[in-house]
Amino acid sequence: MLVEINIDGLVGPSHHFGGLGVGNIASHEHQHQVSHPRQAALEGLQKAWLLKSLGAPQFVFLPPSRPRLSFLSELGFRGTIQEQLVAAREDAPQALSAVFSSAFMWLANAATVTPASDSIDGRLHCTPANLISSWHRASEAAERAPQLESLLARIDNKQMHRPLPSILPLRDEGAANHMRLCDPSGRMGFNVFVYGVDDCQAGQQPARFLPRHTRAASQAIARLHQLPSDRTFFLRQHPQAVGAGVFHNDVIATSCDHILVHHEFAFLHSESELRRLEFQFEQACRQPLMRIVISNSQLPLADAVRSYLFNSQIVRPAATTNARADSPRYILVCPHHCEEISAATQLIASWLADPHIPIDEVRFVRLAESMANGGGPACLRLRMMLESDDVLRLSAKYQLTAALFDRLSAAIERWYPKSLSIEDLCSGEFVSQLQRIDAAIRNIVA
Ligand code: SUG
Repeated sequence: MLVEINIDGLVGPSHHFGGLGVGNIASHEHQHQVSHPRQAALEGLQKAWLLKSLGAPQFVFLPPSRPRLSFLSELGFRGTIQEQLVAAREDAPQALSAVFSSAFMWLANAATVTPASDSIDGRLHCTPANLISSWHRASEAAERAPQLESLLARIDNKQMHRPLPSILPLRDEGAANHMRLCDPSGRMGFNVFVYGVDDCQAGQQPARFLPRHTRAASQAIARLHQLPSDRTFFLRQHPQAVGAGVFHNDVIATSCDHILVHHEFAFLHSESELRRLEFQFEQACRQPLMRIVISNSQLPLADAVRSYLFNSQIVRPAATTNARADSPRYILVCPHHCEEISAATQLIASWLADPHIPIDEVRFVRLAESMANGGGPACLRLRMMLESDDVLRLSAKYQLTAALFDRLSAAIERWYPKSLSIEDLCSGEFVSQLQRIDAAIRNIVA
């Protein structure tokens, strides 16, 4: 039996609203508003703890160190730290924001991971995402790769890959654009890759936003991970959705086990590929894929983006409360914005009332700070399907225990700034404060 584990990224103390998320409307709308790092980190940690309390194995990665001052010297800024920061604020605010970015918190973008049972060579494969579309995220691959290596160090049959080469035709945003469907045992896996554009934008209609993920990148990952073609699928994001602010597939579609939920405008010209998926799935798993298509009249695209309903986590609670393993039941962990948007509330109520949909309960989580930067519950986690024996081999230092939860919560309360403005980022004193926080947080897990 395979088990789904979640790894969440702890929010960093310099969490702010840089406005840098490409095609990400929430990020654009909140640009340079005052942020609340303490609240952001507590909200994220509490969400991870909720998942843990539902019985899902839960892990946490600490924030990479900030500020990343070398980025400024690479761009030609000179002088004291303070002088460089002030000059960057004036000449290149994107660079200033990138130096302090906490976007690593959205761990769904950290990598694509496929379990050993999916690949021809029988190994678990992991490719950190290069995230080269934006100013502030390309450094994350090098920062997260060692943590992923260390988490998985005791699993033998695995292959860690390097991020794809940093060229525009190979833009990769990781698991946010990857869905894995499977039978209840988890062993029969179908990998669905979702991309925005073939490789470059050349020859295609100019888009409102740069599509962040290419088909060429998805194909390279499928090849690297040795996924068989009859269980691998490539779907193109609908340009109308990208234009409406769907910068990742997990803003418009979600999946868990045999359940696939997507908006009618999630994919372009993909019906035949989806039929092939349904056919192959039923043949191999001896049960139908449960495909739930949400029409635009049920949930207009704009409401899908405002509510982040599709960014909910569909959680299969622990085996003890889920005895019938052949027909599992699920809990939906939704962003609290869904409670405020009636089309989303009505949809959730209709799922709970429908005897054919195995979702029994909904939990709303408050993630105001992450949502203001375009990140919901599912964005904050990277999930992996692992053999239950392998779950026990994961490095214990990343496991979210009650003790770690308490220690991290106390450190966040004590050290993280309550609020932060863009001007605060230009201060040498804030740089020293971040260094002290970094040391204190690292001390907890050492
Ligand atoms: O890449 N926001 C992130 C949100 C990522 C959400 N992840 C998933 N959908 N899986 C992004 O756009 C905003 C940061 C800023 O503007 O300061 C940002 O990077």
